[in-house]
Formats: sequence, C-alpha cells, structure tokens
Amino acid sequence: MTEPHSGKVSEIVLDNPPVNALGAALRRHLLASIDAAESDPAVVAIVLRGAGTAFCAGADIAEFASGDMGDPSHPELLNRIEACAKPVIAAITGVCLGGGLETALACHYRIADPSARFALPEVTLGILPGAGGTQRLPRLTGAGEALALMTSGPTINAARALELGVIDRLTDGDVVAAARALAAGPDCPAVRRTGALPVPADLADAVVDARGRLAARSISQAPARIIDCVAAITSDFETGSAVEAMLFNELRTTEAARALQHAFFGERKVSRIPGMGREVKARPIAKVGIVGGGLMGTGIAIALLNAGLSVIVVETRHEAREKSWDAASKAILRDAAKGRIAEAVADARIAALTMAEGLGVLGDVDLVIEAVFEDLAAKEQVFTALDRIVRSDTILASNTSTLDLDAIAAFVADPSRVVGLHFFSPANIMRLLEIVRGAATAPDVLATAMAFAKRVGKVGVVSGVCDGFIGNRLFEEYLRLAYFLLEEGALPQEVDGAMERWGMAMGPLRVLDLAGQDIGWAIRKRRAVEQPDRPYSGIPDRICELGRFGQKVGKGVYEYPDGRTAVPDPAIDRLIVDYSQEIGVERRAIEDAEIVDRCLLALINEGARIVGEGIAYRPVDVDMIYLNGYGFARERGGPMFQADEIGLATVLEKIRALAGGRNGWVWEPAPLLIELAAQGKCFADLND
Ligand code: HSC
Repeated sequence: MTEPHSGKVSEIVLDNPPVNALGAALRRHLLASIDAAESDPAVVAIVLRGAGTAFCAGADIAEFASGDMGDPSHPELLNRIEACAKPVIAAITGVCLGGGLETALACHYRIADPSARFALPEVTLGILPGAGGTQRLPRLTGAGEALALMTSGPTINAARALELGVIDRLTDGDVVAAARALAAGPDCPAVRRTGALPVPADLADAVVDARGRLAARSISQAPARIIDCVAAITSDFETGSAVEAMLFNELRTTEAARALQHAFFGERKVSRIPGMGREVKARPIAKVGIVGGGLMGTGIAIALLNAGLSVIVVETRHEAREKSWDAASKAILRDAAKGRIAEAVADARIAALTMAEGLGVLGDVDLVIEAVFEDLAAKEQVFTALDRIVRSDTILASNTSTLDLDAIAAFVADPSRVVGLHFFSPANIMRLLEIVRGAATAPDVLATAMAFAKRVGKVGVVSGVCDGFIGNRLFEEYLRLAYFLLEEGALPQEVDGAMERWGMAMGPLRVLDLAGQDIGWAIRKRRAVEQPDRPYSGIPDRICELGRFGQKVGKGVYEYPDGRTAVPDPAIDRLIVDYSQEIGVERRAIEDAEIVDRCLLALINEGARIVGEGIAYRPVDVDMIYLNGYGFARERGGPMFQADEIGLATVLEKIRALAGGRNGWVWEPAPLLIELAAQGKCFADLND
C-alpha cells in the first residue's frame, strides 16, 4: 500500500477499493507509514493520496454498527498526521468525503484537481464529523460556512473549496506530480496545524444563527449536536475534540443513525438481484420512446433528458403534445435559469427531445416506456402495435401501477422483453422506480432496467407481479386502517397530524386528497367485487359521493381554499361523527401513539406478507420503496426496519391483540412474521 520513498518525498497511498474507506487496516497502515516517514532522515515531506480515482469516501460506515473503531481510532490517527514534524500534503482527486475530508484537513496543505468533490455528509447518516472535522473546518472557513457544510452535508466542487479555504491550491494538471514537486522543492509549505489555528472570529454569531435555523421537528439530533461541537471550539483543540468524541458516541447508537445507515446500505443492496450473476449484461440504452405525453409521460421524459438520454414522446392528441413539449422544455430552461445547468446543456437536452404523433417513429429505439391510461384494452393496442414496429432487441416497458404485467406481456410475441417501470409522480422528482419483473421477463432485461434506474438517478427496486405491486399493496392496508380510525373516534387532522409528527411527509388522508379521492373510490369499487370479505369503511365513499375528489377540485377530506393548503372542514367532521353513530360505534379519543402504532403495524404486516410471498426479494426492498416513494421518514428507516426496532415478538403480540378487537379480520398475522418471531429472528436477518 505504500510506495517506497522516492527521493526525499514519501508518498503514502490510501488504498482500499472501491472508495478507499478508512477501515481499521487502512488506519493502521497510515499510522505506521507516517511514523516511518517521520523517522526516516532522508524524507523531507510527505504526500498523501488516494489509489484510483478517489481520495477517500470517509470512515467505513459498516464499522459504526460494531462500535469497533479503535487501533488506532480516527481521531488518534488524524492527530498523529497533524502532529507530524514533516510537512504532509494531501493530493486530492475525486471524492473527499467525511473522514476523508477530515484526513485532508489534518494535513498541513491541500492541493486538488478539478475532479475533486468535498463534503462532510455525516449528518445524512445521523452522526457528526467525529475525527476532528467540527473543530478543524471552522478554523479554515469560518464557523458560518463550516456549519452550513456540516449541518446539511452538501457536496462542493474544487473551485468552491478553494474559495472557502478548504483547500490551498487547485491545479489543472496531475495533482500528485504537483504535490510531489511542491514537497521536494524550495517552496515546500511549512508545517501548519489546522487544529492550532485561532478560534474563528464569527463563532458566537454563527452558532446563534445556526441554532435559530434548526428545524423544529427534527427526528435526528445530529444537526443540533454538530452546532454544540462548533460552540465548544476554544483555543485549546483538545477540549473541543473531547466534546466532539462524546457527542459522536451519543449519536452513533440512536435510532435515527441506525435508520439512516440502513437506508444508505439498503439503497445499494436493492440493486443486487438474487441469483443473477455478473455474466448477465445490461443492454445499452441511449434512445427511448415514451408512449403517452400526459403528466406522467412528460415527467418521465424530463427525467430521461436530464440523464442525457435521447427521447421521443408519442402523443396522438395535438394539444397534449404541445403541452408536453412546453412543460418539458420549460422545466429544463428553469434549471438553466437557476444556474443548475449551463445554457448549452439545456439547449442540448431540449434538442434531444422529439415529439411525434404516431408509434411509427419508434423503429430504432432501445427502450419504449408506455405511459397511457390504466386500461388493459388501451395497453393491448399499444403493445401489439409496438411489437410490429420496434427492433427485436428493444425492451418494452409499461408504467402500469395497477394492471397485471403478465397480461400486458402476453400482447407481444416475445414476453421476455417486457418489464414494468413504475415511476412515481412527478417522475422527474420522485426517486423511486418500482421495477416489475413479469413471469417471463428475461434476466438481461431486468439487469437493463436496474442499470437504467441508476442512470436516471432513481432507486430501482424490483417487485414481482401482484395487484398494486409492493408500494401500493402496502398503502392500501395503511389507508384501510386510517379510515377505520376515523370510524372509531379520530378526525382526519388527528390521523394525519399523528403520522406527520411521527415523521411521514404527509398523512394518509392528505395523500389520497392529493392523488385524487376518485382514484381510491374506483379501486374500492373493484375490491368490493373481488374481495367482498375485506370491506372498507364507508366514510371515503360518502366523501366521494359529495364530489369531493380531493385537492384538484378544492375539496376532499379537507378543504383547499388556496388550492394547496389542507384546512379541516367541520362538514367532514360531522359526516364522520354521524357515520360512527349510524353504524353504532361509540366514538372515543384516540391518542397519537395508538394511531401511529396501528398504521405502522398495518404496513409491517402487509410488508411481511409480501416478502413471504416472494414479491419483494428482501425486507429492505420494502423499506427502500417506502423511503423513496411514500414519504416515510428516512430517519425512521422504513416499516420493516421499524418492526425490528420494536422486536418481532412484540409486533406479533400487538397484532394478535388487535385481531381480538373491532375489525379483527384485518389483523391476521402474516405467516412470515409468525415464523420469524418463533425463531427469535428479525427482518434484517433476511436482508443479506
Ligand atoms: C464518516 O466518515 C465519519 C467520520 O466523521 C469519522 C468518524 C469517526 C469517529 C470515531 C470516534 C471514536 N463506508 O455508492 P456506491 C461502498 S461517515 C463503507 O455504489 P458510487 C458502497 O456501500 C462516512 N462503504 O458508488 C458500495 O458497496 P457495494 C462519510 C462505502 O460511485 C461501494 O462502496 N462518507 C462507503 O455511486 C460503491 O459505492 C459518506 O457518507 C463508506 N464510507 O458513489 C460517503 N462509501 O458495492 C458515502 C461507499 O458493496 N459514500 N461505500 O454496494 C458515497 O456517498 C458514495 O458511495 C460515493 C460513491 C460518492 C463515495
């Protein structure tokens, strides 16, 4: 891992593929290398660089769970680097994140090339920069800038890092050669210890300011503790560092930290398809056809154009076509106007969009995504036509959220080329892509869909075929519960308020108002025929009978006087109370904790059923769908993570207790839950 000392400069390499994370072995190696270089009289200076294209992505996150982070610990190692009597120069390319940036800050001088990207993203993992970052960065940039970087974790480029004083020099050429030349030459920087720099002048004001901006309802305590660490900066580096170490350890074991780290690894885990070897290669995708230029089709088009793909939108209606073009180009121009992309990039993206009236133009695309309305006959028309038009290796995808993908695949001669790509609206914003594997979907088609998800910046999660797939199947049980709670005594604002205070981006009733109460109504009508033994509360139907279809018509469960803000409506409160009376239910006060418990248990039980049936590969797949498509707080990890937090034996006990109560039929425990609880296992045991 260490190159031999060449001349008078010692080059120490951070080498731990793929991203040079600072695991224990690498820390030991660095410590030994610094000791060796310092004691070698021939060495005048040290250059620290990363192997490959990255400098270092930080601590090895997998070590946090074990708590085994010593021998040497990160702070011990970095203090040793900083204390080195010979100049240590960091030569930075690629990612320089978290503990990686803290390592660079402990060096005496930092040179980067334009590929370098810097961040202290610990807050996104529910922790804080625990290797001296909270004490060193403010001394270089000022406390205000450092707090902004640490409390929300944005990534900055090399030019910005130079501007802020995070690095000392930016070079266009070979950064290692530049660092070596500097180290060996007459202008070699002197030892300058960041930890010994003066207390930043703006410290007191910046701390007050940051505390004032703290979100009132943050589940994670990390932002507040980061501010505490910065407030603890004194001229004595050790005092502040002791506070940082104490608060780091406090955060490390919190539920939010574990949940956020579950999300980090989970989003990567879901891309692994069990049983699919490396020999399965994704097909190249450069040109995509989208059938249907409505809201969904247009959102998909924007997402794809933003990822540099070439897109043809086929929309038969002239007006809709114009509207789609207009919306897509405006969204791209808005990004340019806000400085997110260069004007030339915006022009290229708009030039990559073609609108067409008929399917005939799709003869040479790599992938077609059908996004017409949810009607099997409409899908049949599209797929049978596409089958005649596209190349034999073109992948055919449906954006259906409710129809049977296998029935759609049967419309083409070769169903192995058909896959579901279920985008969530607005498709250019929402991170989730539910990838539906049909009974006949070919492995390389599935692999292509996964690679495509990554390419367009989505978290792709595979679902088997079932009504509602993973996400909406769980959501249906969650909604069923929410309406039963209304019958029993809660008001809409109480159900939504409890779930929102707990961490959901939006309560279940507000979600349905946003999606359209008429959509829920149509599904309930279908269910009344298909599943007469699984009735819903009659409350939502009563609301629909009043034509209150949600936000789009200004009234649903709530009123929307300004078109956006949900305001509780006394008429709906009366409707609910009357309904309870009509069905003979004596209303009672229902506490937040009971609302959260029941809604969550409904999600967990259905999630367990879905994993047990093999619709989801792993419990973590269910969690990643909920975090990325359904507004489940990342700091809560997802329903299956929550089940493990509660303990599966307790979850089962609670479900069984509910099964003995009103609407007990809802609470039949999932077989997998019973099995795991009996074995003393948890859902996480099934994730690897
Ligand atoms: C930290 O540094 C805390 C410090 O303050 C130290 C505190 C010490 C306190 C001690 C007190 C006594 N660790 O994303 P990709 C894996 S916290 C482990 O698919 P990309 C990743 O799981 C850390 N593994 O690639 C995946 O593995 P798989 C702060 C890590 O090119 C593979 O690498 N740093 C890892 O799309 C490839 O990753 C961060 O939060 C890590 N740090 O993105 C940065 N980083 O193939 C987190 C990656 O088996 N990382 N892996 O699935 C990232 O943001 C992205 O991974 C990159 C690469 C942008 C680096």
